Amino acid sequence: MVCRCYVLPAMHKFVDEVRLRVKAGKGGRGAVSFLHEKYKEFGGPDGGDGGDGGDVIFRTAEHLMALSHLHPERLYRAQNGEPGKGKNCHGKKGKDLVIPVPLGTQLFDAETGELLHDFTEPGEFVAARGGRGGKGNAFFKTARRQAPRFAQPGEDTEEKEFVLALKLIADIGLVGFPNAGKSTLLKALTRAQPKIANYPFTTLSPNIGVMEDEWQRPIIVADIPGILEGASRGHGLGLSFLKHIERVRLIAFVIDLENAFVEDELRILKTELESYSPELLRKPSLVVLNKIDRIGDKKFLRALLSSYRKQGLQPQAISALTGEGIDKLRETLIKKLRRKWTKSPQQSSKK
Ligand SMILES: Nc1nc2c(ncn2[C@@H]2O[C@H](COP(=O)(O)OP(=O)(O)OP(=O)(O)O)[C@@H](O)[C@H]2O)c(=O)[nH]1
Ligand SMILES: [Mg+2]
Repeated sequence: MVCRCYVLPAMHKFVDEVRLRVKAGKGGRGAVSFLHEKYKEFGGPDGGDGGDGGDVIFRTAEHLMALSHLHPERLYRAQNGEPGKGKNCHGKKGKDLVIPVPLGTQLFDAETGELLHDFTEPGEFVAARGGRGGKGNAFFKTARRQAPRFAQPGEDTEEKEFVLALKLIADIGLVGFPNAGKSTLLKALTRAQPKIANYPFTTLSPNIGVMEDEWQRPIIVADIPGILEGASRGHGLGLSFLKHIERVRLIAFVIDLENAFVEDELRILKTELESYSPELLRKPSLVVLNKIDRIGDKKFLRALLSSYRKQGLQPQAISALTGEGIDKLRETLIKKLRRKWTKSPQQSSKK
C-alpha cells in the first residue's frame, strides 16, 4: 500500500487559530487626457478608466494541515488597480492576493463573530473585494460637455479583520491515554514520522498522516494528544484538542494494555469525550488494544476481548511497535469508513 506523508515540519508550531488583517486593492484613478493628433486641434477627451483593485481570497491548499504559515502582525494586501491613461487605455487590474488555508478552516468576521465561510470542501472564498477603478474623462463626455477636465478617483477599500479557526477534517482520529501508542500507530499505518517517546504528552499538537485504500483514495489519520481522566476539568492538556475530532468520520480508541487500569480506559475516555460533546460518542468507533507484544498472559487478553465483544464492540488487538495485527486493522478501518464514505464530515458530526 502506498502512503503519502503530510505531517507538519517539526519546527512549525501547530497553530489552529489566528487573527488576520487584510486589505483589498484600491481602484486605480481614471485619467484626464485629451487626444492630440497631427492636423486635429481638438481631439476630445480620451482619458481611460482606472483598473479595479485586486481581491483578497482564501483558498484551500491540500498540503496544509495547520495555520502556522500565517502571520497575525502582517497586513495581507492585494495589489491596487493601475490608473487609466490617455488614448482610452484602461489601467491594469490589481493582482488578487490568494491566502492558502487548510481544509477544515472556518473564517469568522473578527468584529461580529459571524461565521463567514467553513471550508469543509476544497474551494475559495473572496473575503475582500477590490475597489472599482475610477472612470476616465472620456466617460464623462456629453453633447453639452465636450471637454470634461475631471475624472473619477478609484474606489478606496477598508482594512478588514478575520479570525481563522481550524477544525481538522480527518477520516480517522486516534484517541487514547498519554503513552498508549497513538503516535506509534500513526507511524505504522502511514508514513508520518511523529515524535515517539516513553513518557506521557510527547504529542502536544495533532499529527497527521495519510494512508491510501486500494483505489489510492487518501485516508487522513489524525493522532490527537493524550487525554487523561479529568481532562474536561483541565487536567493534562485539557480537551481543547478534541475540536479536531469533531469532524472525523471514525474514532479509533487506542487502549494501552500495559496500563494498570486497562479495563477502565475505554469508559474514562468516553466520559471525557462526552463531557466535551455527546455528539462525539455517536460517531462510528473502533477499539484498538495496543502493545499485545507485552502481554504474556494470553488468558487475560482473551477475557478482555470477550468483555468488549459482549458490549457489542469489535476490538482489535495489535502491536503498533512490531506491526502485529496492523494489516488487519488497516483493512477493518477502510471497510468501516467505506460504509460511511457517502456521508460528508458535516453530516457525520455537527457541533
Ligand atoms: N512494546 C510496545 N511498546 C509500544 C507499542 N506502541 C507504542 N509503544 C511504546 O510506548 C511508548 C509511547 O508511545 P507513543 O506512540 O509515543 O504514545 P502516544 O500515545 O503517542 O503518547 P502521547 O503522545 O504522550 O500521548 C513509546 O516508548 C513506544 O515505543 C507497542 O505496540 N508495543
Ligand atoms: Mg504521541
